[in-house]
Amino acid sequence: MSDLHPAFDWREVARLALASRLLDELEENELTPSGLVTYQFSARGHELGQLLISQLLTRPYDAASVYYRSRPFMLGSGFTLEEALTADMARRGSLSDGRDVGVVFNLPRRQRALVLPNAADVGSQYTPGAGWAQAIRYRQDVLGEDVQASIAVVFGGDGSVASNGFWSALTMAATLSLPLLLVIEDNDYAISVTGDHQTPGRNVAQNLAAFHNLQIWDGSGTNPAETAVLVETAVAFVRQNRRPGLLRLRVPRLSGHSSVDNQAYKSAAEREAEWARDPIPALQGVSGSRAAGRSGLGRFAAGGGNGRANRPSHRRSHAARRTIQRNPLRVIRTGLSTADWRIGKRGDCAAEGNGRVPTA
Ligand SMILES: Cc1ncc(C[n+]2csc(CCOP(=O)(O)OP(=O)(O)O)c2C)c(N)n1
Ligand SMILES: [Mg+2]
Repeated sequence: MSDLHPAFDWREVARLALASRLLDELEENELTPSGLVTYQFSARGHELGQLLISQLLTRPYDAASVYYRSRPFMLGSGFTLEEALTADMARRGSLSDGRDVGVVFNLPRRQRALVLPNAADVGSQYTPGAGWAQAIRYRQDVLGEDVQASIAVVFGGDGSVASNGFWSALTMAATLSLPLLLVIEDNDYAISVTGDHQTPGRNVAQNLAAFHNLQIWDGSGTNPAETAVLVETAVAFVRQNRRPGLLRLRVPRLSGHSSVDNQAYKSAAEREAEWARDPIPALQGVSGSRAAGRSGLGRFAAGGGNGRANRPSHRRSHAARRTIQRNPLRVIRTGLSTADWRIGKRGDCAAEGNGRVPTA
């Protein structure tokens, strides 16, 4: 791949996509079946666009409002692997100190976007994001401050566009001309309900084409070259023009909606087609590219690793499982340092029959 977009640090994108996938893998195969994580949400398939956007949110008032499938974006915004695991395992030291589901996020600013506290109700993330964008406009227009072209970004799924929060935020943003980017990660499912039931014609970007004062982009969320251009164009447009936009990224949801969903409602052919759009192999290609090689990512392409951490739980020894349960962070770090890309094999998820039944 020679067409890597220069606006992004691709080495970091590849590394954090792999980290996110290893986290999902570990939770699905080990921590949830053993009861150490009670409610797991996988971001498998959604990683690429989120990570790219996270890298562009570097202005002083840039902020994001996220949802439960936003962990790759969180990792790109400075959320650590330790925090991800302590949050998921309901331990002290996580941002909610163990009081919330691990993927209900917030994050004080760490060089990149500040992440507003989110909640678990679908659609509730939109109006806080619009409110932040309105506050930026107030500082800019009323207080006369230099806001350095800061913006707000809200992430949501295709099902969430049927919520009142989405339409309220859209109306605020377009009538008040707010620097707000709405990013819709369209995986064509809201739990088991297909997109045609959430959105007439299945495509909210198409339906909003006539919406006044809203710029729209629509395309792949899994093809590194295409997604990078979409993301860079959308963020730059909202920054420069100080008005709203909507970016629809098409992604596959490769795991069940949550750890108790075995996706029995998807046909084998459909799941096969979804796996064909997995962004992880594409990022492995990035890691082997000339540009990435220059930045030292060449070793990521080498594969390697003993693959032990990624074996389905029932094939591991009791001792190996104990080790993983005692120190899951080490398993992720080992996967990262050996650049073990042999992950994400279908059928590995506990709820999808890897041999172990979730205990919670
Ligand atoms: C207000 C509200 N209604 C219903 C739910 C149950 N629920 C949780 S996630 C979800 C589907 C959301 O789908 P989508 O927005 O497409 O996001 P995805 O999970 O596909 O990324 C639903 C209906 C909820 N959490 N909150
Ligand atoms: Mg969806």
